[in-house]
Amino acid sequence: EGVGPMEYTLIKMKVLDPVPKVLEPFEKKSIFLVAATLRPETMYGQTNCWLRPDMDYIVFETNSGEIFVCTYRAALNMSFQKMTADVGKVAVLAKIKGEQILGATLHSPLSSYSPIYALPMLTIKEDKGTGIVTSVPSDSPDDYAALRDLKNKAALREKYGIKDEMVLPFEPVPIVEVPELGNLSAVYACDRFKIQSQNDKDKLLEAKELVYLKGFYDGILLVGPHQGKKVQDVKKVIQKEMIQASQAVVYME
Ligand code: A2H
Repeated sequence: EGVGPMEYTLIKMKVLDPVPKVLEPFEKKSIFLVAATLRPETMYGQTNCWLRPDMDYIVFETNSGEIFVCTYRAALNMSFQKMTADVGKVAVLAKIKGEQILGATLHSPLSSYSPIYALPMLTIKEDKGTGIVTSVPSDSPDDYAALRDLKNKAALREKYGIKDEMVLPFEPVPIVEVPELGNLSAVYACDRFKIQSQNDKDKLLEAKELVYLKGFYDGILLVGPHQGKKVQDVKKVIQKEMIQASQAVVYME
């Protein structure tokens, strides 16, 4: 981790019908689960969104009248970034547990799949980002390992009330070509390091070291209007386009 603040892109994933019971009171407004990512140009490859079932999240309104769901900690950061009515203040509309919005139906910008679903990931950290993570299993070993766990383990899906159709049809999408690693670099790395599950911490660390640097510095985007360009050259451009289209906002912490 660096010493200065880190810039993330906040991806706005719109909650669609059927709206989870705990979010029904806010239905008249647009409701978004918001995920912090360092890789906005990978949003073409989203297959789902991750929440931690036992984690606390809050519901609050932004100064543009939208309803956001994320951790209180992230909401407070957003308030200091002038995203709420009062700087440094968050009016909490509801406190919820991740498990109460698991299985939520979502539309996420740039994804080739719509809708996508909110699924459980047990390794999400409380003190990073928004506590909500967008899943790109083609390019993130953590995401691929967690999606594969859900696909392979019917008991895990059952435990969290996740229906088969929220998981089984979703496959990693080739979106970035990485020299030597191919166009599904996270899948390649998880195979190479023989990763068994999302809890395989040490091996996942090795896989991430291999994939992230190479993916960012040597990767070529394969999809969308900027296809054929280097990932490092389009990251900012795509972030800007998403912000202009109200699909994303900058978030610092
Ligand atoms: B990234 P850093 Cl394709 N707990 O987004 C665990 N992981 C979290 C998190 C949390 N609370 N909040 C965000 N993240 C993930 C996409 C992606 C990401 C790709 C490739 C690399 C990558 C799709 N998931 O991150 O510790 C999010 O995953 C490389 C590190 O602040 C976020 O960006 O460096 C990244 O970790 C932020 O991690």
